[in-house]
Amino acid sequence: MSDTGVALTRKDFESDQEVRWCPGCGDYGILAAIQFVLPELGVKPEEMVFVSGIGCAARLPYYMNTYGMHGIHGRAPAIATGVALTRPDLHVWVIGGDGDMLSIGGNHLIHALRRNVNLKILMLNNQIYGLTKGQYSPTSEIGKVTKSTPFGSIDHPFNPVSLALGTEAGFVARTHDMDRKHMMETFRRAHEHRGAAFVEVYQNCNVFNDGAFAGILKRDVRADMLIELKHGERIIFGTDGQLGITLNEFGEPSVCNVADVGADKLLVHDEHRADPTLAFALSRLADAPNVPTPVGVFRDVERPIYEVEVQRQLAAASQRSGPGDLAELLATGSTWTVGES
Ligand SMILES: Cc1ncc(C[n+]2csc(CCOP(=O)(O)OP(=O)(O)O)c2C)c(N)n1
Ligand code: SF4
Repeated sequence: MSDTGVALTRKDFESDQEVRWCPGCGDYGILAAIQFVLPELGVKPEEMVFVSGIGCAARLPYYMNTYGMHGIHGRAPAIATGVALTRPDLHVWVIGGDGDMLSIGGNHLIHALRRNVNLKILMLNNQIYGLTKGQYSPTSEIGKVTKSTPFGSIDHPFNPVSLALGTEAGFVARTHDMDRKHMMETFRRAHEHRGAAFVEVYQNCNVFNDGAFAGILKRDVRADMLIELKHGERIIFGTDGQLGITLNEFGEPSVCNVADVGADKLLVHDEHRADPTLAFALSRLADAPNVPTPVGVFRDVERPIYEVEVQRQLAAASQRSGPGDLAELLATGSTWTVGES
């Protein structure tokens, strides 16, 4: 709702900049999902900040009629942490690609999640460097032939959801650019979560890595290849609901035929489990290409929020020692004057 009481629409979140991604790029659909969902969330453009690093995905703040910062490569979570700490009244979203966030920016990403800074971090994963014209990225599969891996990549790729769960992030989800409704619902859930929220978005780079997710996202295979996680529900999928997830004898999630095990043996998804172990095990189901892959919210638990803890500590320190004076602090102790010789 605007100040005049008129409901906001997608248009209110669109900037006057011409959108410059390649025709057919998955980034268009992701931008649209963000611009469609924000009016539904009841936030105003002036209450939002989009922070990015460098890359095709990182151009997104240009296209938003909100505050925004296009920072340096990989540093968006660090810049966004500063914004979130100093302006906790704003909604801070971070946008980046898999290269930006997992290669040069990997360190910043994991610490923002570990600390639980109140950021909504969308990682647009196209398994390639798009902007710099098609070098392999930390999510490219083994054997990937690119300009920088002419004999095929020998690096083991990150599973971004597993990585985020490994930091014990409070909110971890996955969605994809072929389903606007699912993206909007996932972004809405991330926004509603208090604390760091990590969302991996499978995104097609139709120029340098076309069809990277076709094995699970093409319309004719989606029912059998996408596992939609829904809190409190048995994990069931397949064209006729014939497939499901059960825990095997080692307590590991595995794909089964419902007819073989019986519906009551299927795993019930619990995104609020305090221990991330089972969510991590579920995230491993996507560890090979062309295998059934979970999407949706893997984990949604409350943790102490970094900004709140910082403010609490500052208040306690001021109460004990009085209000601080930065100039006085800098002039305290061993100081010296650099004079002319
Ligand atoms: C310090 C630094 N190193 C390298 C680069 C070159 N560079 C720009 S974007 C990019 C990777 C982009 O890939 P990704 O983050 O996956 O985003 P995409 O373009 O695919 O959306 C690289 C390596 C840079 N801009 N700055
Ligand atoms: S290079 Fe790929 S990711 Fe970048 S705009 Fe073009 S299609 Fe999109």
